[in-house]
Amino acid sequence: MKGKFLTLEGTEGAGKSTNLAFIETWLKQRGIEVITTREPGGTEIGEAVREILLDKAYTQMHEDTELLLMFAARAQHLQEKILPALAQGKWVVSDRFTDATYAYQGAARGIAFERIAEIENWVQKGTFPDTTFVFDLPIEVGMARVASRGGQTDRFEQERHDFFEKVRNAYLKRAAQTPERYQVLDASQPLESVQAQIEARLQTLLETA
Ligand code: Z5A
Repeated sequence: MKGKFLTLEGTEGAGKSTNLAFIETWLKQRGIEVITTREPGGTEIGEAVREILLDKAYTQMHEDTELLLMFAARAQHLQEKILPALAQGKWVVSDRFTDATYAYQGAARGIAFERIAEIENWVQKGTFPDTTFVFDLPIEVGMARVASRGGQTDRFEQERHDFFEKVRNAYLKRAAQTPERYQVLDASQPLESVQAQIEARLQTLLETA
C-alpha cells in the first residue's frame, strides 16, 4: 500500500510545527508508519539550501533565485526522502510544500503561477499531497505568537504586513479552487479545537487508506 502525503501550510505562527507533532503522534498511536519533515529542508542538502534562503544577510536575493532554490531543495527532498517513504507505505507529513511556493513566490513576490506550474510539473512529475491543512489566522495574531516565542527573525519574517496578507489570501484561494484536497482550519481558535478538526480529517483519511 502506498502511504499518504499530508502537508501543513499557513502564515507564520499559525501552528504548523505544533500540529505536525500532534499529527505524528496521532498516526503512530494507530499503528501508521509516519515520517515528518519540512520545507525548505528535510534533507542534508535541503537544509543547507534553507540556510541560504532564510539568511537575512542576503537582501539582494532575486525572486527567481529564491524560486529555483525552493525547487532545488524540493527536488532533493522528493527523490531522497518523500518518494522512497511513500513507496514503502509510510505516511509523510511535511511542514510546507509547493502551496507555499504559489503563495510566497507567486502571490506575494509576483512570479507568474504558470511559471511555477512549469517547474512544479518538471520537479514533481505528478506527485501532489493527498491532503493539505491550511492554518488560517489574522496575520497580526500569528506575528504576536511568534514574538512571544522569542528568537531571531529570518529573511521572510522581515517582510511587511501586506506581503503576508497576499500569502494568506493565496492559500485561501487555492483551497477554494480544490476543496477536496484542502482543509482550512481556523487557527486562531484554541489548540484543542484546531486539533479536533485535524483529527476528524485524519479519521476520514484512515478509513479511505
Ligand atoms: N517558504 C517560501 O517562501 N516558499 C516555499 O516554497 C516554502 C517556504 C516551502 C520558512 O518557513 C519560510 O520559508 C517561510 C515561508 C518560506 N517564511 N515565513 N514566514 P517556516 O515554516 O520554517 O517558518 P514559519 O512559517 O515562520 O514557521 P513558524 O513561525 O514556526 O510558524 P508555525 O510553525 O506555523 O507555528 P508554531 O511554531 O507551531 O506556533 C507558534 C506559537 O504559537 C507557538 O508558541 C505555539 O505554541 C503557539 N500556538 C500554536 N497554535 C496555537 C493556538 N491554536 N492557540 C494559541 N497558541 C498557539
